[in-house]
Amino acid sequence: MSKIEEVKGLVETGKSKKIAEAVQGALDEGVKAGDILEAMVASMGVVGEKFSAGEIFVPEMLIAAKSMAKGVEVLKPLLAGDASTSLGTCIIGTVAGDLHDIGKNRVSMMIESAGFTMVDLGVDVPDERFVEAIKETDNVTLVALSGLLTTTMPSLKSAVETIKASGLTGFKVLVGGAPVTPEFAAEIGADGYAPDAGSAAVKAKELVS
Ligand code: B1M
Repeated sequence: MSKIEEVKGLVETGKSKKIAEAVQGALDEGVKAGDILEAMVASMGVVGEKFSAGEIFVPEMLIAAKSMAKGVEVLKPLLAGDASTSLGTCIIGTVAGDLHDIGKNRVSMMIESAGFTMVDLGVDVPDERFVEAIKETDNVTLVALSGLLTTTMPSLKSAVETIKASGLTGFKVLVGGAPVTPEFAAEIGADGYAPDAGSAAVKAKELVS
């Protein structure tokens, strides 16, 4: 079995203790960091399908996510670029009621590599916490909000509304996450939408330029 197949299997079965070694093995075999990341994302897709089909349950999703996070740790130094320009600070978080952070972390890494300083508020972030963080942080040019559940789409809406109603200015608001559409983003008053991590970095730059 190739190392990349081993990595995929370890994500799908949630074997977090062995994954760092397998990811390093794939790198040693010459597989690019970005390709390993894509393979792990595809495996999370398999995990999601199994969950939808009732073949696995929340604990299995959780250990798969933990396994992927350990694998990403190995890749992180290779994926984060060293942008020499500074585009200001981006505050990022997953909105209230939502605990998904793998996609948010990936988006954060990509936006950082585009030249932003990142302040990550984590998951399940109350609307007001975004406002506090904007007030506490120098040179905020972007606020990035992630939401993965159809049930937390209203949290995206209220977060955008709370941030805009604060009267604070000088930054743009970017939203994304699997259930989010460009139409929804426009409807809730976000300044931008991106479907994935790569395009989030491109959009982030575009919004602040
Ligand atoms: Co949950 N979960 N989960 N889950 N989970 C999904 C999202 C789901 C699609 C699974 C399924 O049913 N097939 C489903 C949502 C259905 C829906 O709402 N339509 C679901 C559900 C139902 C739930 C629970 C409700 C289950 C339950 O308790 N009964 C529960 C909710 C908990 C909560 O949040 N309150 C729950 C819990 C969990 C775990 C905690 C166990 C775990 C998360 C652990 C963690 O993140 N640390 C988990 C996981 C792992 C998943 C799946 C399997 C994988 C998510 C993931 O990491 N994908 C997921 C199924 C799936 O995605 N196929 C699923 C990989 C990641 C790289 O992709 O997150 O989409 P993604 O991020 C992408 C884009 O969305 C985008 O770019 C990213 C990178 O390209 N993006 C942005 C994300 N944020 C962005 C921000 C941007 C721009 C782009 O700008 C700011």
